[in-house]
Amino acid sequence: MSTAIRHEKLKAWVKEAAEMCQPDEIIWCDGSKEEYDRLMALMVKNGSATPLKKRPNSFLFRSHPSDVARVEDRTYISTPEKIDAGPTNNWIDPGELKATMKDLYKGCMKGRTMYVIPFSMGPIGSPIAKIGIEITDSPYVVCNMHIMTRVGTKVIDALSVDGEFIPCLHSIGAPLMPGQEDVSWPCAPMEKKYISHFPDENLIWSYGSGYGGNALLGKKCLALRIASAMARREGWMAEHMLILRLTNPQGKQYHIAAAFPSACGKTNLAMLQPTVEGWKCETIGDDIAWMKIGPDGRLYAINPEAGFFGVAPGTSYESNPMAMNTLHENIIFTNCALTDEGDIWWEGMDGAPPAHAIDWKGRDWTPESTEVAAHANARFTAPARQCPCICGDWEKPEGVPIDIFIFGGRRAGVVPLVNEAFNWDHGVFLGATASSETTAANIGSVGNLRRDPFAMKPFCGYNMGDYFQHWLDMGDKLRDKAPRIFYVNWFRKSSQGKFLWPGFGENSRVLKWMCERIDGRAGAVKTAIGLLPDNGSLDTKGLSVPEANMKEILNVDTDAWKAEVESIEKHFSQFGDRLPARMRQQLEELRKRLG
Ligand code: O2Y
Ligand code: MN
Repeated sequence: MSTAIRHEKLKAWVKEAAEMCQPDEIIWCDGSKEEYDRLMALMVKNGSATPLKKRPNSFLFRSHPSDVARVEDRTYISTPEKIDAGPTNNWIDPGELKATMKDLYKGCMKGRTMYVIPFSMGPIGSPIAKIGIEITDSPYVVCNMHIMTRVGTKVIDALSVDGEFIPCLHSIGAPLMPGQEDVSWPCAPMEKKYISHFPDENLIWSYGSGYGGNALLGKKCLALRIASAMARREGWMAEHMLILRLTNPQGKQYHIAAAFPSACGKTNLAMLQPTVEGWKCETIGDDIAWMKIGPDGRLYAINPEAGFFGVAPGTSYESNPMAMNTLHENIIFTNCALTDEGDIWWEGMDGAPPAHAIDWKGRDWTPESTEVAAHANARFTAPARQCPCICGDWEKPEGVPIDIFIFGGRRAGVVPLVNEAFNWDHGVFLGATASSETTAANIGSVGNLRRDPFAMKPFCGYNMGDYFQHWLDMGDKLRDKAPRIFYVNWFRKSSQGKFLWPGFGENSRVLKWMCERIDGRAGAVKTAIGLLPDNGSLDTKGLSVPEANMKEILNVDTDAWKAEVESIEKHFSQFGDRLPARMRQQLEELRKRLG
């Protein structure tokens, strides 16, 4: 890095980390293409990266089989008081956790290089952006951070001599002793992995994993867990939400932010190709939204990231053509299969499977193999600017004004296709009670109901009850400028177990109804659970869903909802006196409406 570091606090923190971790050398990253190419060449040479003949400047990595996903069990919110982490987070006392981790960090980078990565979450200079500095001993992390964030000298310049930054310390936890041969994916065993957050100090310490959200610390650790705590203190919002722009045939724009738990098709919705004539959708972000109230009193959102860390299996030209067309070049693939032609492959890709491939564990694979070729959590890391439907304003420093919030989940029954909240408090109640059935690709055994409030259960950096209150407080500030709130369920099934709704591009019909609701042009019928499309207001022209299925998908079964009330009561009870009275009141009102 050519810029001299004049930030004393930053220099002192890096010096302290280096004394503890004892790397062989320290490199300050400049974010340049030369740096990316040099590190990739190094990883190709040492055998951890495979260049892909079919995709320019693209590489395949295979992780250690024990290091394949975010580890919620090893993720901690370390506040001085346990109650402030709340019932949905793992907690260890900060003094105890730091002592344990300092022992692990001692000498953990021996034989390795320490990289110092200055990065910005959000366009550099945006009033909503924040700066982080990640220290890591993984060149794979550096290259991923190049794609997922804005890295480099400009960030150091923006920091100047005393700017605020979030220190993010990461080590794979695998020192190399003299003469010891390296492995292609070094990491520590599960019981030594720690993904720790100290929200009161804006501090992140991660040890032992090189994978995704555990190691690319700008994403879930900074942009959600630490940022959510900062947002509460500072009066803004850090949410697990995609952001998209819809434009109607008359050219009117609507901005939507939507929260779904993992494995509910968030990236697909972010890159939606509408089937309704004349409507256009553009992507602003696929995972995280940071939102602040602007000078006009409306809520403005930016995507703090610069890339997509998308799930590969299931992504196809049928499910998400825009994602597929993002992946032609400059991509990092992790835990995908490698074909004999030098391309990647995963389950659910269009066309026939290859006759032979190398699976994510590096073994021969054929369609007769009993195991999958790509890991269920195999990923692509792709620059957002390469997405064919990226919005021209996706890097607008002031963000885009949000008109609509959507919450949702995957439910085979009970929850209708779409439902509008009566008002802000009811919308917060819908977010606070959001639920999803688990699939093979996510947490828990298949089909279990998991309450995942605002899709933030794994990502809220403080007590979730206080988080509900923060949403209520934001509504009080936004008043009549608040976005309208909706709840969707694309996944309702018939009694024969078949999906009732086609999903994908057809979801644009539901989004169109929302836009027409806010314009006062679409009708709704009041039910016990919220406002549902009235007869004919949902555009089904050209849609081949039988009338009976439409009826079923919009049905509100009072008895099933009474059982839901009991389940919500149990869910709420975990928050004790941190549950806002206004949430309890919403539950009582729902109970009354159900009769
Ligand atoms: O397993 C990981 O480390 C990635 S998890 C992830 C990645 C991108 C977007 N969202 C998620 C998530 O779990 O919500
Ligand atoms: Mn996510």
